[in-house]
Amino acid sequence: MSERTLVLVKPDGVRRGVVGEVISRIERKGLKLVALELKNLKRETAEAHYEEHSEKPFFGDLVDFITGGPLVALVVEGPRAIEAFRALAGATDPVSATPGTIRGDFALEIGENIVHGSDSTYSADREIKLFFPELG
Ligand code: IDP
Repeated sequence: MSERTLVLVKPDGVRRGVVGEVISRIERKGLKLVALELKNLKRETAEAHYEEHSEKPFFGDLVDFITGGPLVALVVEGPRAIEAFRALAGATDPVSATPGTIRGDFALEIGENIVHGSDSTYSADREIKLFFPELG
C-alpha cells in the first residue's frame, strides 16, 4: 500500500543549496516524486501549516522563518512514505539527529533544520491539500 507525504525543503535548505541533495536522497531511497514547486509562502498558509504549534513560544519565529524566503514543496509517494521520509530527515533537533540523515548531515539549529515531513496520514492529507489543492 502506497501513501503520500508532504516534504518541504525549508528556506534554509534552499539558501544552503541542498535542494538537489534532499531530492537525490528521496529518489535514491526509491520514493517517487508526485509534485514539486518552488514557493514563497503567504503568512496565512504558514500559520495554517504550523497550526498545531500556534500556542508555542517559538511560533512567531517559525512563521517568520518559513515565510522568509523561497521553499521547495514536494509530494512524495511510496510504501510507508511518511515514516520513510522522517527516517531520512532525522530527529527534529539536528545536533541529536544521527549523522547520515539530512538534519544530521546539514544542520545545527532546531529552528533551521532544513526539511519538513508530515508526521501522520492525517497531517499528510491536510498539508498536501494546503500546498497542492489540485491534488486534494
Ligand atoms: P518536526 O519538524 O520534526 O515534525 P515539530 O515538533 O513538528 O518537528 O516542530 C516543527 C518545527 O518547529 C521543527 O521542524 C523546528 O523547525 C521548529 N521547532 C520545534 N521545536 C522548536 C523549538 O523549541 N525552538 C525553535 N523551533 C522549534
